[in-house]
Amino acid sequence: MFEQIKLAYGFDALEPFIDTLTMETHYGKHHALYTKNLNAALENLHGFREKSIEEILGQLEQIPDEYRIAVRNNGGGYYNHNLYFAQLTPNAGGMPKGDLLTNINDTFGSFDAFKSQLSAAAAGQFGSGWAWLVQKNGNLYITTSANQDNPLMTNEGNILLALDVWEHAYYLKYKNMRADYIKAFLQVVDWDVVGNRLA
Ligand code: MN3
Repeated sequence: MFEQIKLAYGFDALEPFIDTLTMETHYGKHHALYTKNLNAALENLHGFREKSIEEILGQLEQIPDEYRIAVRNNGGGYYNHNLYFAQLTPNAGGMPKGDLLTNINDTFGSFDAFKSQLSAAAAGQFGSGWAWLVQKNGNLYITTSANQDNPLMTNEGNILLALDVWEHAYYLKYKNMRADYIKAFLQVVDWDVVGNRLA
């Protein structure tokens, strides 16, 4: 049985950047439902239930046809949201440190340039999906996925930062202004958590 990560902060803790009702709905309804539906699909998949979620998402082609879409959508939804909620904090330091900062500067030129590129990618993701900071073979890059897909499913590396751009992540407060949500999201990222995801 997979379980949602426990939040280290209250639903209202990320105000005014991410509002309380969005957090309650996003974690309590959307993430909860992905988790429930993933567990329901795995009831039928005995060879997979004991595997880690990373292993499952990296081996979707081995899932029988009738369950593959359910595991892809709900397993992605389960895993992506664990990453998303775990990397947010009301006490954001504002800047990466150490190896993460060095890697970002080497790859993108500066932290500001990285934020601009990530924001542009996230704003440009058509429809529901995610923007990612990913590490593969020691290199960082930014990419996007539709729906609940993620880079693990295509062996594109491990995810450092997960930016949800589904409307359910921002619409109650930001309406159609996705760029404003992206700016707000970057105010509540715990860069220590992101840095700890470096391989
Ligand atoms: Mn979401």
